Amino acid sequence: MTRVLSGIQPTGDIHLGNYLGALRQWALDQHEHDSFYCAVDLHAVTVQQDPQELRSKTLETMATLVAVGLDPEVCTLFVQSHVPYHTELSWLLECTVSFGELRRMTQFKDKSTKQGDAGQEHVSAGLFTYPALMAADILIYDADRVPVGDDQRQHLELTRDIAERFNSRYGDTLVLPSAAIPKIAARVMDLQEPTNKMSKSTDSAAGSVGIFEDTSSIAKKFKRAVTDSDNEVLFDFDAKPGVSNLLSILGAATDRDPEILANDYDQYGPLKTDAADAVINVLEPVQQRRAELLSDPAELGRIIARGAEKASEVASQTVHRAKSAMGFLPLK
Ligand code: ATP
Ligand code: LTN
Repeated sequence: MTRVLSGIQPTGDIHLGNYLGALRQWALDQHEHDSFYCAVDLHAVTVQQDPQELRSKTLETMATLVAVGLDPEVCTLFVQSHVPYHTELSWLLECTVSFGELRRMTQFKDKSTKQGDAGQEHVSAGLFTYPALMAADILIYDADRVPVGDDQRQHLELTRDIAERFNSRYGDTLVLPSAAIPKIAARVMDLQEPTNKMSKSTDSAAGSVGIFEDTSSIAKKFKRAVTDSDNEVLFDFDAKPGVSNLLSILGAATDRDPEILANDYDQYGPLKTDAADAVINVLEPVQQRRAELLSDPAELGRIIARGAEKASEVASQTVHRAKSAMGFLPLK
């Protein structure tokens, strides 16, 4: 059976891009594949986090995974730092990947330049080596398939390169994974700045739609979404980023092709209203489920503990295999 793994950072508020680009795919995948999904808290601390906030966001993220429809009886849901083998494998992979490869990662370049003029000089070393930890997250579960949004494509390619290099140096040890990127809404854009991706770590409150936002606020954000002045509805991200973003959100939320949907509209107003309604329709049941879960912390605690146990069983075996292939002396 195909093995699946993916992760989400327990930072900021989970937005529509995360949902349409990743989480929804995870919920579909769980029934067909042996699936592992985690809150990647070790990745979150590559930028400074408030400890109290990290704890509560991690718990909320786990509740969200269940709320989007991931069934802890069907797949393994866990918190990354509960499985210490990830960091152990990560070191082995840091010694496999090159400095040049890490330096070329666009996420590192974007996030380090966002920190101002001092840029790369002051960002954490962890932000730089992050892709090795991400590779460890994937390779430690022998994952064949990794459902992610388009922004993670480059990290997935690097993960394959790392696995290939490891295998050619030390013998066939690690499984080569592939990215599974959705056809529609793989890159949901900011509603106010439709040439930037919707992101947890930007300050664009009006451009980002939180999946737990109240429905009137969601409707308002769609109404104010930036389009352009000529009122022609066309699916073309280069010429019409704002309108194309709305079409692709509507398409993803209603399972329809955005290019065909474009023919149904000759004005922006109705497109905005329909996109908002479709999104609210998809999110309402998710919002209800999460509220129920957060009111039962004991149940959530049990789900998290069971996930850590199941994930550790698989992860420990891969680390032993990798260490033995590299020539580490076994402890008798
Ligand atoms: P940040 O922008 O702060 O790095 P993020 O919003 O990208 O955070 P992550 O936790 O890093 O959130 O991503 C979780 C998943 O959501 C990943 O698979 C990622 O590819 C996907 N994703 C994130 N943003 C978008 C987006 N705008 N459109 C589609 N998928 C997205
Ligand atoms: N790098 C990803 C989060 C992430 C991940 C993973 C995704 C960490 N480990 C393993 C898939 C598989 C991000 O920033 N979205």
